[in-house]
Amino acid sequence: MAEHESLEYGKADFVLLDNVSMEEFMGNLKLRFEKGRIYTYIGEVVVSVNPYRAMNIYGRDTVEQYKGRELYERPPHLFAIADAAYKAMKRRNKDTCIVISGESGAGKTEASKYIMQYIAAITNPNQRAEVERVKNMLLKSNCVLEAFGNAKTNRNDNSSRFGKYMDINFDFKGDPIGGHISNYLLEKSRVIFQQEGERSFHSFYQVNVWRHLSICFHLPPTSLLSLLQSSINDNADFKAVADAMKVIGFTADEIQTVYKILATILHLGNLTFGVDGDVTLIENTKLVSVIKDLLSTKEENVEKALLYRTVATGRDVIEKQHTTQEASYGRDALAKAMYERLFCWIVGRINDIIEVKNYDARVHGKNTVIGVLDIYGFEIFQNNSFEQFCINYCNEKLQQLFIQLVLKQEQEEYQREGIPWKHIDYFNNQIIVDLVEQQHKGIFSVLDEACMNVGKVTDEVFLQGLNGKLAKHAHYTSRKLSPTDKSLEFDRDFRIRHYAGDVVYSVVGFIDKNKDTLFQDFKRLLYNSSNPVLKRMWPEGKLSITEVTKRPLTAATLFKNSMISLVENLACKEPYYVRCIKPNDVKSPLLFEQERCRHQVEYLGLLENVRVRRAGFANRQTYPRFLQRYKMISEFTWPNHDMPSDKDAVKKLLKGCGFDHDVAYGKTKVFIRTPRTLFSLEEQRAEMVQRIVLFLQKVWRGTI
Ligand code: AD9
Ligand code: MG
Repeated sequence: MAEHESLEYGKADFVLLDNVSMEEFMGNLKLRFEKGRIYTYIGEVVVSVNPYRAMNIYGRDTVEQYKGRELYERPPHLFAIADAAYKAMKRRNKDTCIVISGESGAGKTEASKYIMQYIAAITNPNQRAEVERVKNMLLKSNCVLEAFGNAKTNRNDNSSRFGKYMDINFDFKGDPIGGHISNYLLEKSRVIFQQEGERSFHSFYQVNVWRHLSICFHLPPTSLLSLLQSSINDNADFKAVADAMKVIGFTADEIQTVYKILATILHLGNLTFGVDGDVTLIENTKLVSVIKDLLSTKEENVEKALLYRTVATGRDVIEKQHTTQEASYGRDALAKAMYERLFCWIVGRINDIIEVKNYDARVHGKNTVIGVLDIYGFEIFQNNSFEQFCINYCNEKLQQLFIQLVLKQEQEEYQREGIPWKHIDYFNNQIIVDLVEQQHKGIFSVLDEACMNVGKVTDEVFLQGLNGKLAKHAHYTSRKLSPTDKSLEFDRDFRIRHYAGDVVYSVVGFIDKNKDTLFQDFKRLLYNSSNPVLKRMWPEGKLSITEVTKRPLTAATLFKNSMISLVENLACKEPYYVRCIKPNDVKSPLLFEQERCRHQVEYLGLLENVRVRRAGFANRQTYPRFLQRYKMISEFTWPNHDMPSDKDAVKKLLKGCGFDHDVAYGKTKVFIRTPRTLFSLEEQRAEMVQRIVLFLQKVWRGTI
């Protein structure tokens, strides 16, 4: 394998290490990183280390080197894994997915973009216009989603603040014909608050937007906008984003509405409330006038929605005045909700446009899918809140899927098939997944229960609920339960021992963020806008207060449900993995922080992955299927065999080819240890098929 890579660059596949120890693993990873080899395999898993510099390895020439090649023919690369997923999809009609994981700043989003670029580059050799259009839209959608969904954090200047799963659909020729994006929990709290050194979403800063917004929509300089901590300094031009939106098919009205929503949010941030006697009022009324223009509504409607709340008491509907505190709460909720809705609407519009149309499976055969998952990575901040809790739970789910698919299933299959096997131990994080999501006892359930209570439920009450239910859990601690633990604040913090490390969460804001209340008055305000684009974003504003009966699902429940369905969706596809590692915290291309990397290798379970892989087999097929594909390469099996069973026939075939030493015979399947054997079988098959075709042609022509 990989003879083209000399040992100077270390081992291209960790499976080839002399000893599978942490020391050797780290030695190899470091050596390769320092030599500019950022990718290394564990079998078919790509381990990637963020180079933090531009690498000249993604161009057209590199694409050509990987196109149609087998994994082991070329140095490890994302392109090889993309090609493997593509081949599996095309040759075997399989739905596949590429799951990219790793902590914040490890390089997931960049990897997902290179993978999509590669797929775009190798498809549509005939340059069909419709396919080109689809490809272009798929690529352009990234640019738009990043502008609205990414932000600078203390971990990553371009951090994804939403989860993204993109399906690309292919026709029977293997060309992209459409796609679908699922987005997960946007961190909308960022709109109104950013931690020290962080920023709001890129969209607010992009220079051209800024020019446009400030001139048309009366925005003051950024230093006077309380929602934006830093000034406008993005060189990235929003023109690229606006162009991308145009190419995708957003109308001019739609793009204009997007700008107006951004401006409204910024103005809302500057809006303050005061009191006059017992009347709550808006202090800067000029802003209300600007906002009403932006929202195409009446001034009094804006004012009323901000200052009053319609409540139903029995049959009566009354208007209850907000206190200044309630009014500020409502204003912030409105700003957050408008941004989140805008984001979901953008995703929805992209989906409308890129969804597969005019494809008749009865005529063209099944349309197959490659899914690419790029989701926020594991996060430990100075101050961790509900958002980090959800993000880290999501990473637990993905780690569990990896365990299920790569470690557990693999071992179980060997046992089931009666292949001699020494069990390999690994940490199974199911216990942490349960801690979060289990019915009745899990943290989400306790949180939902607290939110259901009528009356004023505080975050502290929620924490008490957790302490009561989870006192004995090995992965949960709070100060109440461990009084000597001074790293936790008494009625504020709890700690989870995650698979990737310990995280202390502050319960402050959990209840509120989970309830995620937006007063119906705001929904009605936006629905009643005379701007049709805005109106369409808020269909539920149609309902009056007496018609709103159902309690909406909480943020935690929605997120949990979306994670469960994501995992189900991934689990029924053939998975390919990219495991990203962040080499240092200072974005340096030179620094390989040994301890930091070792920790990631450990929690990603990479060493266990190598062990399972090394002891395992690259390929397995049932006996009948194996024969169906390879029977022509042996005189014992072609055209039919006369052995007592297919298993015997496969044995005879493989012995005849000299591969007996590299395979194991299970109860129903043959297991092939190295990919080389498989390639060799494929080559022989291709040669025989060629010969048979030639022979048949001669027969038809009557020359035999
Ligand atoms: V987060 O969970 O969304 O906060 P990611 O997505 O894992 O995170 P991202 O892909 O955004 O990280 O990478 C962070 C930065 O590392 C990028 O902005 C690049 O500056 C840098 N990076 C990552 N991968 C590469 C690469 N293959 N080549 C060059 C890279 N630079
Ligand atoms: Mg990202």
